[in-house]
Amino acid sequence: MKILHRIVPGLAAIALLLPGGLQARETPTDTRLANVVILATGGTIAGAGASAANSATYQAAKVPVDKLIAGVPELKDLANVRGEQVFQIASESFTNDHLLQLGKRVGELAKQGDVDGIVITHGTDTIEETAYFLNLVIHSDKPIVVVGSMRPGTAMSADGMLNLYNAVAVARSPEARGKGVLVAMNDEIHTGRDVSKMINIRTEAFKSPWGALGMVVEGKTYWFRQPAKRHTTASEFDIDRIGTLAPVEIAYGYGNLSDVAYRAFAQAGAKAIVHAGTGNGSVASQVVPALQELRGRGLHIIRSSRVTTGGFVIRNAEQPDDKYDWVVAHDLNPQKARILAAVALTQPRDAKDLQRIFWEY
Ligand code: DAS
Repeated sequence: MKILHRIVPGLAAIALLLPGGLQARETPTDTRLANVVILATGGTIAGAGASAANSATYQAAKVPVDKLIAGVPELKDLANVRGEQVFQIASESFTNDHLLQLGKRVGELAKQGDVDGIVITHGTDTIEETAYFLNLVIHSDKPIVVVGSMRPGTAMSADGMLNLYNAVAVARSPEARGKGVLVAMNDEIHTGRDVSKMINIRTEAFKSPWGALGMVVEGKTYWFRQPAKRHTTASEFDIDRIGTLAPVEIAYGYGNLSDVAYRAFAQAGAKAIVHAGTGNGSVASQVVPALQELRGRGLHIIRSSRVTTGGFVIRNAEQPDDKYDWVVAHDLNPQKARILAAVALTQPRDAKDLQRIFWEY
């Protein structure tokens, strides 16, 4: 047995000396490198801290896109990459106007014959909202991949370089076509519809309640499932036909709840209020009359759940939605429900049609 321990390493060492070494030989499927555009918006992936020990204390949105690309020279082995600086902001500061401006640029690039895939570098706080928004309104089957990082590039074990490398690997991958807008974080590939930030202090921050679509390892993508809901080319919504998003707000449900926030949002002109309810989107009894009154004035009430790891609100379970003419957000968390309602209500709709949209998207 002892001799074997000596022979095997020796054989392995010889194998490494052979041309191509132990590398698995891959017959190139397509010699032309894909053309991938990186749209930079800011966030931690463009962040900088005072020292390598600062993994959580740093300034987001500092490093320009060309430096991000220069920081990962291996990108040129994956694709022909060029960058555009769309914004340089922390993503918690995104407004509806930022979403529309980014969406229009993505839509323009996706139409270009010399663009094969698009990567968007983005703060992690609202990556899930931007990715879902683009999933709803961009009419293209080209890979569009949103990526961020949990640590700035100046920190020990920074995750941004590999996340960016992975995102370009997905964006250049023919298998990523037709899967809608994707989020590549921590070696996983998620659909922009399902993914959300579940933990705010770990590199393994992003989860999809029903599972990731795939993995990306050493520049190769591995797929295990397909998105089930309508997106991109199958969507009835189109960035080219959206001028402004509808004002939709979120009110959080909790013990001792009052109707003050709901009335204030209505007063400010909200077209819909997403109720981030406890459990199954439950509504405190003392708040129901106000919501019925607001519905009567034409404002939509959408019941979502504040349960972070995967809410699932069932119609007429906790509340008589049919009777109140309310909508349930299905499995969309409150922030995603806001995005869908803000897009859907760019034109007037009754609750029945709005509910259809929440089932389908
Ligand atoms: N402030 C956060 C943001 O820009 C930083 C980050 O995690 O990217 O979303």
